[in-house]
Amino acid sequence: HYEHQYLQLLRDVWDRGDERRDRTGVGTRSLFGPTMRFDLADDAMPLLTTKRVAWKTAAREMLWFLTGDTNIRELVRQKVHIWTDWPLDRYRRATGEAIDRDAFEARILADEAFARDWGDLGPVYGKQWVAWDTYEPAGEGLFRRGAPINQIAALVEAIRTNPTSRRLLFTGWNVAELDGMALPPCHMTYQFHVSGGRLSVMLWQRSCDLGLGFAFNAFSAALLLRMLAQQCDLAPGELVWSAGDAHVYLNHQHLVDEQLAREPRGRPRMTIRRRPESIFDYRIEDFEIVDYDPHPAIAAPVAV
Ligand code: DHF
Ligand code: TMP
Repeated sequence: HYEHQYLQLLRDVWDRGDERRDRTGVGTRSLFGPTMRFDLADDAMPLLTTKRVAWKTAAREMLWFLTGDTNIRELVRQKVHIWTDWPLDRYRRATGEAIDRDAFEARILADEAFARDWGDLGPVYGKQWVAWDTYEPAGEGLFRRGAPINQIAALVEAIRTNPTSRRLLFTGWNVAELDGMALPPCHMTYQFHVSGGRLSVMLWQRSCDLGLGFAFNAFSAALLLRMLAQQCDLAPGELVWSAGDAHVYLNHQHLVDEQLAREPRGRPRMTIRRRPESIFDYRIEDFEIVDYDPHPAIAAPVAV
């Protein structure tokens, strides 16, 4: 079963990983440089079955990236809460106010100016993917803004017109803008490859929370691949996932124990119900997952 690779990595990191302090103060065990491969032929999706994964939440996040939005307001409106903790943390530190998460989200929804001031994550994924800023010299050492670059539109065009290219990639790692981001991109670079009519993707993730982030990152990368393949009239190939620092947080022991005690079951598949006009026109209702019968969800705290 495709999921055994993941379970094996979870076990390796927990048993043999270097135990260390990390930025969040929670502590992790960590190994460097693992790779996994998932075959996406026949509509297969790399959805974990040893716990229920909120795949619609991951899909909504991916669609939000593709709009270029970086404010959590739209996510919260769609009841997606996975990015709330970072703006909330910033707000609490800046104001000293002991506001809880629900109250913070309610205010983000109710108050547009508040959302503008406190709901933005900075120039993260969406901004870099579809509107990477450019500058051109304007004389006397000055620069003016050039036209922003839509890496995703350029990628679709490149896959269609130059499928043997070795430059089919996009990245969120805009070095000059890292300082302004709530978190520098974790799933940072995606490279594509066309062979035998199949489109494959390699995701380079610099940092991976195996207990929480991984399930989302693997699903989302496969989802994006499926959308791109559909737009370019190609069949889905492989997802090659590779990480720099792959870690398990020390407060996720219960999750590791529980997931390793469970057997993967079934092969979930995804169908896309229609063919939208462009890569930017997909809607959540377009995605259908079948044969997904996972073990129950496992709650685990997220390290901020
Ligand atoms: N920080 C850390 N420490 N780990 C992460 O995985 C992470 N991911 C981020 C931002 N910062 C991060 C963005 N993606 C969850 C999933 C993905 C995600 C952030 C959070 C999460 O909490 N998942 C839970 C609940 C899902 C739900 O809301 O239904 C899970 O059990 O999968
Ligand atoms: P870092 O910036 O110090 O590496 O912390 C980011 C944490 O978030 C780290 O545990 C990796 C995790 N993460 C994922 O695993 N996947 C994601 O998509 C995101 C945004 C974060």
